[in-house]
Amino acid sequence: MPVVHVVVLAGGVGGARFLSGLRAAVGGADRITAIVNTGDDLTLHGLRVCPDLDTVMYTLGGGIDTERGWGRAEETWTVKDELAAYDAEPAWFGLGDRDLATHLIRTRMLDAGFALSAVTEALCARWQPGITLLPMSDERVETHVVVDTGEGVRALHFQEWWVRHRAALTPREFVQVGVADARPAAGVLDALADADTLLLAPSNPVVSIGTILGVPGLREAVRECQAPVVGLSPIIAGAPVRGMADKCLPAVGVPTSAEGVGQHYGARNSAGSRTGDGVLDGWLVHNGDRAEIPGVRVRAVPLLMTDAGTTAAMAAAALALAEECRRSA
Ligand code: FO1
Repeated sequence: MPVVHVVVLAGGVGGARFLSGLRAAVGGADRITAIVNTGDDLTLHGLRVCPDLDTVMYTLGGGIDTERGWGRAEETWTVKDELAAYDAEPAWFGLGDRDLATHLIRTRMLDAGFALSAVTEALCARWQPGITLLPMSDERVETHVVVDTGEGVRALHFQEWWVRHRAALTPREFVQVGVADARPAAGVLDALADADTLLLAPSNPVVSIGTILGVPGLREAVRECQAPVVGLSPIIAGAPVRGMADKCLPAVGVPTSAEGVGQHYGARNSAGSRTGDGVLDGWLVHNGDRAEIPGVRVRAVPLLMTDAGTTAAMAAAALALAEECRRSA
């Protein structure tokens, strides 16, 4: 089997779990490149925090707190408590003591003029995730959520909506601030052009996969790549396994179903695709779910990432569906 280069569009916790299963499912010589959402990023106490990049890096590097799914294992919160003692806002987003070192290094390197892709590579030199981690863009793109707080319509940073308000405020719209001036990060277009297989991880279709595909030039690069494109549904039996995809999908008019999300991503090659900018050749849904997407091969397999074995099995199923798509291309 020739060395295979699998490229994955991924968000945070779900994407990180999927990538660890994919790493187990591919051969030792095969390469994986993850193109990771940076719309969740924020600047806090003067530090640049990249939750999805860090979650993937810590998960694959063995430093993640598996219970929370984000942040470091064996974490302590002394600095957070000291900041609270000073009434330093915002207090609703916790930065652990170990995690802070990552943000200090990142901020120092960004301030010195390094691109986020170079910073990520430097941080990964320590963590050795076993895959290549690329931010979707080296420019700042921040997801803001337009909500009606009761005292009027406001835009909140995604993290304030998600962490402070637990997504309880109904989103009217998601806005990616800065996306118009953003470009795919260094290495992203090369990875897409070099990919043998392209996967859309079971991440949030709106604020993770949607944000990545919204970077100018990225959707087109996915549509033009030679590799088969296979997505995995983050919705099982009408609900997200974790996270808040069900809170996001209505804001973009998409039903919270495996079929709804698959149709939203759209067929890459199909006269039937309404918008003509679809990206999928194949779509994996969970056993028992179904999806009719003209021009897209749909297969039902277990999609619950309950442990390393089931996650590796679903990654292998995605690769197998990609082979089916490749043969029939
Ligand atoms: N999530 C929370 O619910 N509360 C937090 O205080 C929090 C802090 C935090 C710090 C660093 C980091 O990388 C992630 C953090 N998260 C926290 C999770 C974060 O909101 C999510 O990982 C993603 O942004 C959503 O996918």
